[in-house]
Amino acid sequence: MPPKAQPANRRGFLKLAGATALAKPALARGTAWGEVAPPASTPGLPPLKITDVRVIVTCPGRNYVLVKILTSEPGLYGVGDATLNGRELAVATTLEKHLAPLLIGRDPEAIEDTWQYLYRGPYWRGGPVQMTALAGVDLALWDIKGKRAGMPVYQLLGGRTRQGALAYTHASGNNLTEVEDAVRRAMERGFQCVRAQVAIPGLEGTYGTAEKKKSEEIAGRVPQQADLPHTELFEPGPYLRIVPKLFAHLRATLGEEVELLHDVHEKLGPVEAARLAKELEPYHLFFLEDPLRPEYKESFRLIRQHSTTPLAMGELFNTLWDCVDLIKEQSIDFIRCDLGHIGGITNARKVAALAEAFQVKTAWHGPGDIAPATHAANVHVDISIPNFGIQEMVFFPEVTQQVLPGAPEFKDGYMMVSDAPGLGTDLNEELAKKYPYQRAYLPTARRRDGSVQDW
Ligand code: EZ4
Ligand code: CO
Repeated sequence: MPPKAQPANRRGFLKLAGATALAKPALARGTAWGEVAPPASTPGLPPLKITDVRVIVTCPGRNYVLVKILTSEPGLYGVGDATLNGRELAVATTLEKHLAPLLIGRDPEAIEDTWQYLYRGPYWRGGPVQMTALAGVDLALWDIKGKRAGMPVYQLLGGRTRQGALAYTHASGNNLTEVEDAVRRAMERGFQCVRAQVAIPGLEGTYGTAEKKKSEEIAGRVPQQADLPHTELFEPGPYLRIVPKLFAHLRATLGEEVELLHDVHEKLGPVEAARLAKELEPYHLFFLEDPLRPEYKESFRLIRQHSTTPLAMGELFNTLWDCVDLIKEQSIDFIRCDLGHIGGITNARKVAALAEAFQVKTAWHGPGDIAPATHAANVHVDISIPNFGIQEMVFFPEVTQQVLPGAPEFKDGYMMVSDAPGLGTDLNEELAKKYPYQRAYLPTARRRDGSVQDW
């Protein structure tokens, strides 16, 4: 029998509060909130809820995974990119089966809280699959926040620190003059900074040079082989002999003005990387990229002891904590995480702030196998932080631009984002259906003796 109406006393109130708290998966004691209360987060606007999370896998030229988050405000949605080349379906499943149920009903404005909840909540934290899924959600939420505020994301991050993001493109070839020609074409197109890769004599398909197409057609467009991975050959000896010759040739023919970069793609051991950095010193690289495998951060000290070639690292990192040691020891000059693989803008802005404190600049990964939303996120961060270094970029093919419009634009050597509210990118869901997922893998690599080598 219900108790007779009693004068509202403190005991009665506490009981009631306790009962309400128990109804939620909430705290055992202390405050009764349990989680961030859905606030009227923007004064004058009604509270907002996530109503649907759609995961779209599409292949307009190559595979991409998109996350579309819909809200209780009619027409207000955000689009994020959750593409992990070669493991797309693992990320899509994580999003669909594990994250979407946690997101429905949440306040999309509470980005940091949602990030913490999805990162620390599952107990099993980190790794490329989960951090790519998290990036997809994070980008969609920043997109929503910007649209709701009527501001481009760079405004939410503190406003402009620069007009555009200094960009670099890729040039490659099967021999020194082919690479030289490719660099010249990039310079004619307006690039002041160019990454140069050359095939290793006697070995099939060196990283960055593998396709029999013009360099600019594959610039930033990572090869994706249908069905099963194709195997490339690598040997450190011939590689270490050809690369200094390439840069000697480029400086001799192109002069000192153009900024040159080179990607080792985590292929070398410590003393090999130190030798390469030392031998490249006379050619004044803008940076030497990813010289070592991500597991061996302490080996950067050896490279540092032997050369003043600027070093960049990070596209295989998955969290802020992967970056801490290299940054605090000042073992690198550029941190080049992939926003799409470290949980999006929320984590990247912390990486950038940490780097700022140690005189390290940013050089976010910008290849063709992350969608325009991540490229836009890169540039929103680039133009709103003080310690931006350089931005890797790619020209998306027409078909990709139709399905995923709004990629940042290249202008006179710089990347520009639009002033549209949010990230400025979108997804054409109807058109995406015309390009269903196709199984594809990144290439793998082996040594001449048949043993496994990092690609
Ligand atoms: O090989 O994104 O600097 N860019 C790169 C890329 C990576 C691909 C891997 O999926 O190293 O081309
Ligand atoms: Co790279």
